[in-house]
Amino acid sequence: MTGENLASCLLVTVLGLILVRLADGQHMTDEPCSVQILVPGLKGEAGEKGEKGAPGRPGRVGPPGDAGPPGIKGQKGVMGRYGKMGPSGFKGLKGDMGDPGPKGSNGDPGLPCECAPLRKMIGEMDNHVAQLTNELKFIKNAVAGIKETDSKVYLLVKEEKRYRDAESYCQGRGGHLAMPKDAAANRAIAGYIAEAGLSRVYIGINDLEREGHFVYVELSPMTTFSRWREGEPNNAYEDEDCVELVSSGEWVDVSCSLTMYFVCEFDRDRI
Ligand SMILES: [Ca+2]
Ligand SMILES: [Ca+2]
Repeated sequence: MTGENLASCLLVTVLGLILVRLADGQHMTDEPCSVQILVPGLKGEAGEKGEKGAPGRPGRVGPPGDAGPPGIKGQKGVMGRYGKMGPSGFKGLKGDMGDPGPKGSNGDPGLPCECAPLRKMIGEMDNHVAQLTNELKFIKNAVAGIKETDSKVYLLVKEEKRYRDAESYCQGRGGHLAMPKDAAANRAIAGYIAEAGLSRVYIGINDLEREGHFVYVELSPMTTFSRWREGEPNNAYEDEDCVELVSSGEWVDVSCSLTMYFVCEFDRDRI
């Protein structure tokens, strides 16, 4: 068969097939073609059911499912090992004082001695010390504050005493409480206490013997000189028989039981 025949044969075959389709399955032969055309027959009856086939391949992995309900909490585990020691802390506050300890045992007995003479000697030494202490205080006062005029030496004593004790103090050193008998002496004493920053001191004038009759503490009568503050002496509460001198130089009668600083006077020629 040549190529042309084959081509024409194929063409005829195809046309034949189309015709068969149109003629609903009739056989058709063609002379010049040796190719047998098989036309499918009518549909047979349904066969018997076959045996069960082998299982198919596993399907694709499905999407992840929802989270299930929470499970029951497990039991507490065993305690772990101790950690390393930390750094040392700040120093704490001082604690309270402890209870006193037990009383100690008695000491050995001392040697017997004749103590009475020693005690007496010690007592006498104490008296000397007290006397020397007083003298020393007096000297200190004298050195620290002494005022001189032509005829008198005045000493301001900065120890608060009642009138009679003050006069005793001055007498014990050979003098008296200061007795201003003229304006110059009064000015000197007033200036002295003003310099010391004081406002009042006892001076040696009183009416202890006879009310309203003032005398000097040495019992000499008052001269014509006086510097009573206006309204004084008034013997207030009928209890003012001693006299203070204030820094302005004026005199005021006051109670003798008051305690205050005072001024002693000494004669120059007797020192
Ligand atoms: Ca009086
Ligand atoms: Ca008075």
